Amino acid sequence: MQEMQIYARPSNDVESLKKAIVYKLVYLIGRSPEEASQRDWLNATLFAVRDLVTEGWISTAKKSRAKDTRRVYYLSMEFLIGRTLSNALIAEGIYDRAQQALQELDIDLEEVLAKEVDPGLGNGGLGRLAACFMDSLATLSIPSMGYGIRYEYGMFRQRIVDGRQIEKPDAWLEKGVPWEFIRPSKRFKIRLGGHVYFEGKKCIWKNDEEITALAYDQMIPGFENDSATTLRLWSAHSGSTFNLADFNKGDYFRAMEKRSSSENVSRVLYPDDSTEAGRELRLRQEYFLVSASLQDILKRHLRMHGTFDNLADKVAIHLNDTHPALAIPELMRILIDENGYTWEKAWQMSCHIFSYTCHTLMSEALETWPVEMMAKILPRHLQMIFEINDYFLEHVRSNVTTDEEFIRRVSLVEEGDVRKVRMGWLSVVGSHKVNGVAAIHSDLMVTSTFADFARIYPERFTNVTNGITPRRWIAVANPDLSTLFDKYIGKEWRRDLTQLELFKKHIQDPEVKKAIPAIKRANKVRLANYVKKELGVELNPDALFDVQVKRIHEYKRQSLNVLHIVARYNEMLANPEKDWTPRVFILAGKAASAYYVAKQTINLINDIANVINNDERLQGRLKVVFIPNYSVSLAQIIIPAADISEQISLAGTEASGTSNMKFALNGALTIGTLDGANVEILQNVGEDNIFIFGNTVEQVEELRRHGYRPFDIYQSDQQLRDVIDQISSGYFSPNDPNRYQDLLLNGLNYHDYYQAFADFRSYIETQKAVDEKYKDQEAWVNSALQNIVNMSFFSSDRTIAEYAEKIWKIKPLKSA
Ligand code: F58
Ligand code: PLP
Repeated sequence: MQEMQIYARPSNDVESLKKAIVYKLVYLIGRSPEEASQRDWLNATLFAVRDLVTEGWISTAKKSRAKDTRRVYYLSMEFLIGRTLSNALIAEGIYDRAQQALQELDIDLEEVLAKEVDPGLGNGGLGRLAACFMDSLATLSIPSMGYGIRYEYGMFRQRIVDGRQIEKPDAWLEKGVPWEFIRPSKRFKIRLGGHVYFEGKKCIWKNDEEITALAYDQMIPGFENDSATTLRLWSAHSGSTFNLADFNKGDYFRAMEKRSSSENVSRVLYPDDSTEAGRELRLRQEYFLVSASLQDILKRHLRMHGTFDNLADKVAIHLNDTHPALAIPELMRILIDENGYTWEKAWQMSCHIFSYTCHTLMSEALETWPVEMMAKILPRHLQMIFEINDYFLEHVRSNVTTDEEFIRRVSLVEEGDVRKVRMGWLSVVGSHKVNGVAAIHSDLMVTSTFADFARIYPERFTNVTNGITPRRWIAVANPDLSTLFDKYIGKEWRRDLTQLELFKKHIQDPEVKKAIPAIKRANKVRLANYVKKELGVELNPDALFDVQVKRIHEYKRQSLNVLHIVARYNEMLANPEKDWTPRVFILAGKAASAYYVAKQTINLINDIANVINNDERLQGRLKVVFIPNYSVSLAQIIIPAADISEQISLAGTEASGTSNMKFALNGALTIGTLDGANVEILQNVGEDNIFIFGNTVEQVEELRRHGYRPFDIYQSDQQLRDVIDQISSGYFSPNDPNRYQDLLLNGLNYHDYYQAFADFRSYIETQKAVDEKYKDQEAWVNSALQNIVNMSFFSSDRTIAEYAEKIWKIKPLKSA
């Protein structure tokens, strides 16, 4: 059939944009320009810009179907995508035009942009990485689709009341999401519970519960390539699936009640929280994502090919950590029970299809599920996992070792009082590739967490160092730096960050040397204005902005930062006449709601800020602020304003880190340990342009082996002792003097699991070197420039190109 163009593609010149926005305002939103609120203008603009992206999106899907190349499906329980409008304007190359169009309507684009909700469908690094990856998949035109959950409530909103964190629900859907498309026809039944029985050799799963998954699509536009990929998020609906028995009994309310409880499955994002581990609802969520996504993938495949025989040639499924690992037994179940494939054939296909990224090093963070719980919710999957385990252990016994201790360690089922399924082990066994997220992490992975598996499958493990998208983290977040790049090297760096190489020949240019600190200062003023408005605290933009923003976690060692701040405070008071480099310490991050130590840490930061910010003896040369409700949109304001990036986790604990990359690319100098991607940042920017301190992984392990004694360090370091005694005596919490006894005396002094005391001295000394360097502004600007121009390796485009080549075996659509 000849293709007919029966619609007019919208134009994107200023006049057309203006008309389109007003049209949407009147006919879609139902408001006249005179009575429209800022939110109405935002929504009208979103609708207008959405139209511009849509055709490229549809044609991308069409092209992908026509070429019929392999496609990757990225399964993730979290996507922390951030606001969509600014990003889409950049991707479409119409930011300035939209600004002008709105200006001619007497509307300020910046104000409108700030009205958009920032969907918090993720906890932190892992979820944000998934969002950067979607952006790169779209920009590189890789046939792909992301699958996640459309949580009704995302990450809680954090408020600080009397210095303490208060969690508030994040009802992000309340104001409407113009960017998404509901797909009423894309709905799948998710079966749960019940029992299994055999009819001859055929296994039948008789479930006793059913939920409907309904799809909502978001377009993820590629950068100026008239192409977009899809993020499909599943929402639980009771749909038309009532409990018929209850209905027939005339029990209308009971039937309705069950409807809403089945919708619970997509109600709320699980905040990274130890007490939440092992919760049944989480297991149900994970299966909900997996089942809906696999049904969708398989239906699409069948429509195109009529058979699953070539499934592994056409489909790659990536597991973002173990959270979607149930996809492995689910695919096996569908192939064997529902489509009659033999076990061996199904397993061979499955192993070709799946790949898995591990994002942690801490064995306690690896997911496990009680066998009993799984038996109740997913009886057939449990059985399938046992079968996989038998097959795998047989392979080990025949090809690797018969050592029973080894077999016990690698078994997919952990024996003990409570038998548990090890999801990390399942993911390794069921995938053809397993990767860590930074070089040091991937190395440690095969010598610690997965050492036994590296012996069984040495070729399976690899590294793909994380990356970040330069579109959001430079083009959107740092427009002035973008303009500077554009002036010297053109606009192509947005698509190809290695173009920063071209900027290298300009870094001695006096104009560039002047521009860099001027841009940084403007970004600091922008942040200072935000802080003034939100917290009422005045910040000096000429002070050194020292920033640590990330989830509050013991291993990330916000406490070490605090120890230094107090030590500095004391030293400043003791030597007020010294030429102190003015500093502003900026911290932000959420603590999991039941994570006591993390919450105490937030309280302590705020208590300290309160005392320091009101101490006039410091003459404004030291300030501390804790900015509430850290999120992607806040990161976009904070990160470009940083002079110093704090990346101070204990060596061997942070798998990679990604904020470290964002800071350095925006011209902050890192003070960091040899942990995660800091190691590779050091290699790229050079040792003169980064402040490395603290023990190495080997030294950390050595200390652990020989009995680490923090109390000895406390006793031998006078400055540390003063700081600890001061905090624990209630100096910063006079109304509640014992508030930090647990944190310090009972915690750090005697346990200090993350060895903050061991790195204290080296951290303090390195911070002095930071002060010295900042005094020499020329040297500082040179180093900032060296950071900027040497960070191109950390573009998520490079990361995704590596995944596509090494793991998924997929070529970009355009060159396919
Ligand atoms: C993070 N993991 C790593 N997990 O900690 C960080 O080093 C790395 O840069 C990043 O992944 C991306 O690779 C992480 O963010 C989570 O948020 C989990 C989500 C599910 C609950 C437990 C925490
Ligand atoms: N949370 C948010 C909102 C982020 O934007 C980022 C990264 O920029 C992270 C968490 C991850 O930070 P980090 O790598 O420091 O853990």
